[in-house]
Amino acid sequence: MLERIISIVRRAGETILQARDIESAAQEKSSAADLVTKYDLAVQEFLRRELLFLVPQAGFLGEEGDGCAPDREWVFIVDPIDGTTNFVRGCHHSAISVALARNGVVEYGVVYNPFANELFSAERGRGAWCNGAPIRVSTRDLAHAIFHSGSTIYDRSFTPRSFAIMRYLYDSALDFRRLASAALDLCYVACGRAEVFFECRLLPWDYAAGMLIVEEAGGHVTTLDGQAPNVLQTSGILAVNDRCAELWQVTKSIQE
Ligand code: 2AM
Ligand code: CA
Repeated sequence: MLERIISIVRRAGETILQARDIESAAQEKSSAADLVTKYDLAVQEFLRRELLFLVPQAGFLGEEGDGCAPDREWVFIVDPIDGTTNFVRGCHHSAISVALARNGVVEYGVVYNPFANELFSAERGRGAWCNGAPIRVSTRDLAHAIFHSGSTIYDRSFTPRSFAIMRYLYDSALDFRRLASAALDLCYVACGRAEVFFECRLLPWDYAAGMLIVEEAGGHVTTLDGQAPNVLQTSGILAVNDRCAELWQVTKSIQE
């Protein structure tokens, strides 16, 4: 099953690599921070068709609408392009994210950045890989940690909490990055390029696949209160390596 999903996702990536004149194809959704292009729509349509051909009984939850039957036993959770603003601006850091969940538990996850030719994948209980090679979270402690975060610009009510947590981490860790694709941020924690990622509000397709990839790489993913996320719901997300596993106590205590 994982190999079949990977094959579909790699084929979908060709549409992203062949995209031209992207900025003129962009439209605002809820705000200037929330964009969609004809390529997001084309990739999602391709994935919906191919993935539902693979598992016809599954539901489909995708960022660009067309959702159906998220109450089915099996559900695909799909972001056709995570990091759309990067994509529109020609910054080659965006990914296709596909998770397949069974009864609300992610069993397979694939995150693919076609520009870097990096495909992260995981299968529950079997491990996590980048281009087929096993990956693990790093063993660095917080003092040596790179943290990634999203600034939740699409909901400014989270700004005080976001920046209070960032300030804590800035003072405690080595340095930070803000790369604008939550799915890839999670994979970077999974393969040890970063130690911590948090964002105060993410949608299921932003984090479902990356969450399994982090967990199968030996890391931990919780809400900012240290609870197990409900992968079918909007949630704050904290991903850490094992050395930073207590960090949820800090993010929980910073409520602003
Ligand atoms: P996107 O590029 O697919 O829109 C950046 O902070 C991260 O937040 C990206 O993964 C981005 O995904 C996601 N994001 C963008 N708009 C969002 C919204 N309205 N709610 C939640 N996440 C969003
Ligand atoms: Ca998207």
